[in-house]
Amino acid sequence: MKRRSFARLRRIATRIPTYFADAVDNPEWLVMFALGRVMPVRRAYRRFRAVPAPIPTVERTIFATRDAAAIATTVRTDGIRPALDLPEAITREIHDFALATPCYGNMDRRLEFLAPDHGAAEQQFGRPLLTGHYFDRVEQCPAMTTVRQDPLLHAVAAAYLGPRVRLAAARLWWSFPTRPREEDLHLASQDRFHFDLDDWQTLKFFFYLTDVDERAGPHVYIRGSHRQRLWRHQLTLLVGQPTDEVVAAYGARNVLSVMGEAGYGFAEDPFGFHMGTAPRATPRLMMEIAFGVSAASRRRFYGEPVVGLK
Ligand SMILES: O=C(O)CCC(=O)C(=O)O
Repeated sequence: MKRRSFARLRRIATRIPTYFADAVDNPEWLVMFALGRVMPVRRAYRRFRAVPAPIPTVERTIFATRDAAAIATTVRTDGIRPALDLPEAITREIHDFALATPCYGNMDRRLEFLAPDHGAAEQQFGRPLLTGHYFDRVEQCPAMTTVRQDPLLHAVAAAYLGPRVRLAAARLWWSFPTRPREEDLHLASQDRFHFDLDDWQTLKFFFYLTDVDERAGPHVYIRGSHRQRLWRHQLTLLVGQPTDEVVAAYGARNVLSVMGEAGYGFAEDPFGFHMGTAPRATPRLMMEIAFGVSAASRRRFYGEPVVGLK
């Protein structure tokens, strides 16, 4: 019990520099961070801010469907809408970009390496490298720009979040099989169920750029947990909760482990419990395009935390 509490404190400590920077960047964020975890407050905020608006029609898109309203309805019910796949050419282009562009290990700009050199980079830096993020380097990838500008994604986001919708994040990162340290797992939101508290309302689109099976660190989501939440998971300082507790509370039948081939995508309300899992055998390349209703700082847009000295 004592060990669990100590681990929790250590996990919170990893995030404190980022929380502090977020509060300085945008003091309103602090209000959302304190109250946005309580569902009645969240609902009241949504009702207060709601302005009915038509869902934009989708004329052209790279996706196989144009039915934004149907996708938003499924997310509203389940919290997740699987099978929103990228065209092969776009998948290949982003994957090739990621192989040829240096990424930052464990979200730390001091640990720069090329993904194919992961093993050598671990030797060079003398530490496990669980992730490799691209941060603002995603701006150099035209295929990623195509995805984030796609009218279908914007229409789904508008249908789900309302007219104040805005693009909130564009991220690309690897997860590598390694022997991760606890603090790196925490920073990467892996192997621990959590809910995101980035904004009053958020919608994320995730895309795999490599094949993902159970050994490649699949994303896991608890269906329905975005709209029904135990009080003890609302009146808590901690967004992360132990796996056994989350599964017992929301039911094993609602645990969805998302697997698919390169190009496979899904839309998700990240207020529901979810996590990435640490890959056991194969690296995973993942892209995230997120929408919210508040302004995001440049650092947040690219998913860059403030890392302490290591
Ligand atoms: O790596 C993943 O699959 C999930 C990442 C995540 O949990 C997050 O961005 O909040």
